[in-house]
Amino acid sequence: MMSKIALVLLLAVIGGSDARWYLVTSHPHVVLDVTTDPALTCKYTSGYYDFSQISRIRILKNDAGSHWELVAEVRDTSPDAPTSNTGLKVRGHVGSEWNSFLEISWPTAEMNTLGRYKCEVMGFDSDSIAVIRDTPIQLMVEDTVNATQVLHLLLREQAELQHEITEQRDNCTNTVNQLESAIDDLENRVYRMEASQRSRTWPNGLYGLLSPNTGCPNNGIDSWRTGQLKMHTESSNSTNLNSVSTPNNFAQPIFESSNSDLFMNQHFCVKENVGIFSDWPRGTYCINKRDSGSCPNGFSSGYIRFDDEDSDRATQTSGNVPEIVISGSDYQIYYCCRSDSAPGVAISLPTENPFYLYRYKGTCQRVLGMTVSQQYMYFDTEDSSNQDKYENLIHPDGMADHNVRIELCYYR
Ligand SMILES: [Ca+2]
Ligand SMILES: [Ca+2]
Ligand SMILES: [Ca+2]
Repeated sequence: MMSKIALVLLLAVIGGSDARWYLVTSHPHVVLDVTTDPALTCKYTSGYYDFSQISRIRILKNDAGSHWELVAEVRDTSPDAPTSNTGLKVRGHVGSEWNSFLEISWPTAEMNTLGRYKCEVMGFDSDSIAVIRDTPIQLMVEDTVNATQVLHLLLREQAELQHEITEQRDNCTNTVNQLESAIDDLENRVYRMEASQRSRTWPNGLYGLLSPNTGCPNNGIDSWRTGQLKMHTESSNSTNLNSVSTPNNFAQPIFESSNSDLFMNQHFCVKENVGIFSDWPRGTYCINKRDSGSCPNGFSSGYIRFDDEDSDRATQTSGNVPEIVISGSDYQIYYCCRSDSAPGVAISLPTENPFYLYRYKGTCQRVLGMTVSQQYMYFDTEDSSNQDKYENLIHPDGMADHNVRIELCYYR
């Protein structure tokens, strides 16, 4: 009884279902340009077998009217080589009913994807009678609701990107601000360091200074070479009047003798580096002129002629000395002098070490931060037919007439 009812139900299921082949879609609704790999597969589903042999499976499309257009097919002549008229991706197989199928797919849903599709299966039944089965129509429909959601997603993504761009721009602005601040700090440090170095550095140019007994100014920035002029003074007369002020700070030794020759020394510092900061300041003072060169900016040059001892020419220079020229039986020492600001108006020069300037036009130049004292050197030059002289007014204060006196300003 029970098995009889079951058989009736089974027959009812088979009899009530003509369609055993279906065209199945992977996506009931597609979103154009968004849904990927939408596919339609024509295949046997379940139930009673119609075909003992399948010869062809075709997928057809109906855009409008009653005309069905061939989209793809697979035949038993090439059971594993399905073809597509429209260049779609196609897979398929023709064999027994349960493993035969035909499938078309698109990389992304496009306008061409949309439409009405059906599948047509052709073959023979067990009595070798030709059978054709059409599947129900399958629609590929655009999903407008999902399109709106996707649009929202895209808009949200756009907003997030815009936010990120703004953040990055802010970060960039912060970085630029930080760099600008760092540059400002650096500029301030350079400015302070430059100001510090400027105040410690000797003025630009090449020149000489008379050396004090503490040596050449040692600031760690400028470089100096040293030398001396050992002048042979009056040695043939019974008296020699060589002298220097007391106290003084001249580099030693000042006086020397050799047999009956009497000498008086001038020790010099000769600057080796041109410098990069300031020119000599306006004022009223002299310095020594460099050898075979010109005076620094703002100075004029002149010389003092010393008539050294004629009887035994023993004057000599050693090391690096300023411009000292032999002229006949005399020596000319060259100077650079200026008088373009009153000597009482203090000038700025490095104050780390003592130094000498030559007095010019009667008063020692004032220097900021330094105490100044006047000192002199007195050379007893040749007594006989003396040729001491100045070329013009451009020379340190003193005298040049049978003996030479040079007025100096010592700063400490
Ligand atoms: Ca002489
Ligand atoms: Ca003499
Ligand atoms: Ca003399």
